Amino acid sequence: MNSHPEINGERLLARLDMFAKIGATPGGGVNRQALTPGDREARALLTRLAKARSFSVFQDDAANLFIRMEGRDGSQPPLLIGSHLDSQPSGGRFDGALGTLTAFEVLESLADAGVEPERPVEVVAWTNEEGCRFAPGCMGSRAFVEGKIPAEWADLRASDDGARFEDERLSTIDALAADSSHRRLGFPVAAYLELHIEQGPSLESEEIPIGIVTGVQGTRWLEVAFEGQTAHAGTTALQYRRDPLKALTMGLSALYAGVMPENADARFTVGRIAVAPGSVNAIPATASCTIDLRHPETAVLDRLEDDIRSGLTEAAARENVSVAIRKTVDMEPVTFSSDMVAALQAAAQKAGLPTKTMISGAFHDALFVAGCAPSAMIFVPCRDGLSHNEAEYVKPEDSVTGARMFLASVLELLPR
Ligand code: HGY
Ligand code: MN
Ligand code: MN
Ligand code: MN
Repeated sequence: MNSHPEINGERLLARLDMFAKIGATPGGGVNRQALTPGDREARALLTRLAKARSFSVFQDDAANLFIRMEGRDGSQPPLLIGSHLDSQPSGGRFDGALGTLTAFEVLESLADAGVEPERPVEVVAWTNEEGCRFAPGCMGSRAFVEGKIPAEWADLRASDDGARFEDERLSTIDALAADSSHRRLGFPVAAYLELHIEQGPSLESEEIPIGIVTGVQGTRWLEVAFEGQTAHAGTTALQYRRDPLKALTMGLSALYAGVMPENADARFTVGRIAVAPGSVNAIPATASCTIDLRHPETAVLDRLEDDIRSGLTEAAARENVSVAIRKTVDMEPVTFSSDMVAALQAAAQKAGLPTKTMISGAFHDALFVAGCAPSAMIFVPCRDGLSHNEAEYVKPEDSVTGARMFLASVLELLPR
């Protein structure tokens, strides 16, 4: 090692601004949903930056993007660091991008210092972490760990323009084919580390610059579809109606008012509602919604899912309509490797950084990668804990401190 590697904070902040321009939205956020032209543009930019540093670039069948710095012993499994570049439709410019660009900044700072680590180090940008355009989320990291792309994903339709997942996956891979090598889906990884914004208020409110994430709570997504009978709004008496929207709203209000407040650690979100045919003077034929349910304990998730299913089924029966409930995401809670957490705590101590341990309310690719390699995460504060919102913001000094902690952690994880 010629000199001690240092984070180039200005370079990192300039990169964040560059990527924030891709899919920029009027409110200062980004719309760079998975496998869209914006996502492909961000992937192409990262590839150009990588090739300018003579790093090698790979894609796998899930369109996961890898940037590799060789090690003295290239046969060893790499240390994998990264996050995602895709965003919410009305997302922030730090969710995912900060972790991916911080990982790339660490690769550059190692190269700047002439470090040739014993094992290779690879930066990864996982495909479709958000799951909002194609459900489920974390498709890239899940396919990587399972070593295959679930057959049922091929015909998934995008929630924005109805495009087929298979078509979007292949065109994303094709877009970078000339600038990358293809590799099989899934390979041995020595360890995985992801930096991410907290997407919650605690680090900022406690004025702590670094969160060491010890685990991720569980997440379940349900797609609920009520079907009744459309009819004339003026001539159909209330007692003769089979109104799916009434069933949906009555069912949901019982959950909002009764079940969920009794479970303070539960997170219950209805993010999308659709009604058809959508005519002002016709009783709806169908009413559907998505449900995002979270909790740190599987037993509580099971109980709440049962409450949701029974509550909505009873509401459908009362209104004499049918209801179909389909689970599209089932992410079990995960606890990260205690060795990894200890390594991060040692790194923070050496770097003189105050930290707190915490579990993540948001899911992350690390939740899946923990299924095949020791994994952990580092959080940095974000303003008001706001995320999945264009106003998402991280103070420049917090981005740079996070990168310094990330570099210190990578050095702690790389054999001397
Ligand atoms: O929804 C999540 O938890 C992640 O931020 N996509
Ligand atoms: Mn994210
Ligand atoms: Mn997100
Ligand atoms: Mn994530």
